[in-house]
Formats: sequence, structure tokens, C-alpha cells
Amino acid sequence: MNGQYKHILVLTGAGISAESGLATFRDADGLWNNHKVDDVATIEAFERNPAFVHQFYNDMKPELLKAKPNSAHLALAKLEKEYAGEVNIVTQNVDTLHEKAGSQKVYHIHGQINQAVCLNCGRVLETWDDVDTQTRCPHCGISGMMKPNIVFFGESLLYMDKVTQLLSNCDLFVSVGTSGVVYPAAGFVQTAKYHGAKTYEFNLEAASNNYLFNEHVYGKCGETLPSFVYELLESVK
Ligand code: BV8
Repeated sequence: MNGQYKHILVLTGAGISAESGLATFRDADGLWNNHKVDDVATIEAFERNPAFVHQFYNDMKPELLKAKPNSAHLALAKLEKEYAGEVNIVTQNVDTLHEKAGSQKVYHIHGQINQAVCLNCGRVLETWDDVDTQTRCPHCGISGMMKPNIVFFGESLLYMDKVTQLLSNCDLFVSVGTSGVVYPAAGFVQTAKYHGAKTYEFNLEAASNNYLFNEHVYGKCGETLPSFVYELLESVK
């Protein structure tokens, strides 16, 4: 490895938060094993039973509020702070552990647990409190039109203009803790490669799209990522 990377783009998934004690989606004890996606994570589910979907996300909030960043989050924050180049994080996670670790350039493409969006005026309410079918929008004053600011299946992703620009510019693409089954995020590696980036997969095991990566580092990212960041920082000294 050498210090020639100018634009590092990191894609993270639920696996990076696993060592902070947060459940992933598709592992053995994952969220989708205890809830049906069609009941809680599709726009049809929200239209069918908004109170139930609000409650599903409200119930998640206390644990995510309490969760602490682990060494993988902290390593990425250190990289952004100390690396002589651009470091951006595109995360599929709705937790705020990257921000708690000190990362500044974080794009939540699947939304954020501590946000709700008003379907009347489109503006975002930041809150860790419960949001429900009665919640009033602080911007337009209308009640009952708030939706969790979570990107459900069938909804388009957030920040895609920014992500497209980052993917076309990056020369190092690092994927951390994602099973590579949800699109379009699982296809980002292909776009980065097309634009000439070197691609690394950091995961507990080979992800579904592992064949698209140049390099693979398997193991707990709380252990593997800090050493990778150390090498990157050493390479520019
Ligand atoms: C869209 C919100 C279009 C809720 C989520 C058929 C084929 C291909 C695609 C599709 C298809 N049919 C439909 C689609 C599109 C669909 C999709 O991809 N479906 C898949 C399932 C087939 N995608 C969409 O609908 C997207 N929207 O395409 O819109 C469009 C365009 C224009 C206009 C209108 C519409 C929306 C996708 C977002 C959906 N929302 N969640 C919530 O988050 O609560 S997705 C959900 O999965 C989460 O957001 C999560 O972030 C995401 C990905 O999961 P992972 O983060 O990868 O987590 P997972 O548990 O799967 O894996 C964890 C990994 O970590 C594992 O590999 C494990 O080994 C590893 N790990 C564990 N511990 C560690 C570790 N690694 C390292 N260290 C450890 N310690």
C-alpha cells in the first residue's frame, strides 16, 4: 500500500456496528429474523399501518441512543482527521455511531433513526423522542404527516447525487460490514472500479458481491480496520 490515494470512499453496513452491540439484519440473530420486512420496511407497510411502523422505529431508539462507537468507527474518524486526502463515509446504517466517533463527512443513504420527514413540507425533524401518527411538523405545523426518515424498500436513496460524485472521484473504495445484497448500495463497488478505484472488502465472511472486490480482509472489523487505517496513515509519512 502506498500514500497515492487522494479520495477514499468508505461504504459501511450493519456489521460495523455489531461490535457496539447492535443487531445486524441478516445474521443469525438479525433484525429481519425477528420481523418481516414487509411489515416494517416497505412504503406499503407504512401506508397500511403507520402506527405499527412508527412504533418499530421508536422501539429501536433507546438502544441506538445508548450505543457507543467501537474501534472500527474510531479508526475511520482518525483516518478522516489525520489522512492527507479526502475521506468520506457513505453508510447504510441508520445509527449515529460514525458521528459519535467524530466522523464529519457521513452520508446516511438509508436514512437516520433520529430523524423524521414531513410528508407535507418535506423537511426533517431531528429527534430521539417517539414520533407517531399525531406528531406535529415543527416547520409547517401540520400534524400526522410525519414518516420515519428511513429509506424503505422501494424508495429511492438519500444523497445519491453526492454519492455518484464521490464514486466517480474515488481512488480507494473500502466496504465494511455489509452483506452486499441490497441495491443500489451493493453495486457501488462496481461503479468505483469502473472509475479506476482499488476496492477492499472488510467483512466477517465473503459478502454476496465479494467477487467484485480486488482485496478481501475477513474477520471482525473492530480488529481488522484499525490496522488497515494504521497502514494507510504510515504510508503517507
Ligand atoms: C430502490 C431500511 C428504487 C430499514 C433498508 C431484485 C434484485 C435487486 C434489487 C432489488 C430487487 N427487488 C427490489 C430491489 C431493490 C431493493 C433491494 O435491493 N432488495 C434486495 C433485498 C433484493 N432495494 C431497494 O428497494 C432500495 N431502493 O432500489 O429504489 C427506486 C429508484 C427510483 C425511485 C423509486 C425507487 C432501498 C434499499 C434500502 C432499503 N432499506 N433498511 C432499516 O434500515 O431499518 S435495507 C437494510 O439492508 C438496511 O438499511 C441495511 O443497511 C441494508 C443492508 O444490510 P447490511 O448493512 O449489509 O446488513 P446485513 O445484516 O445484511 O449484513 C451485515 C454484514 O456484516 C454481514 O455480511 C456480516 O457477515 C457482517 N458482520 C457482522 N459482524 C461483523 C461483520 N463484519 C465485520 N465485522 C463484524 N464484527
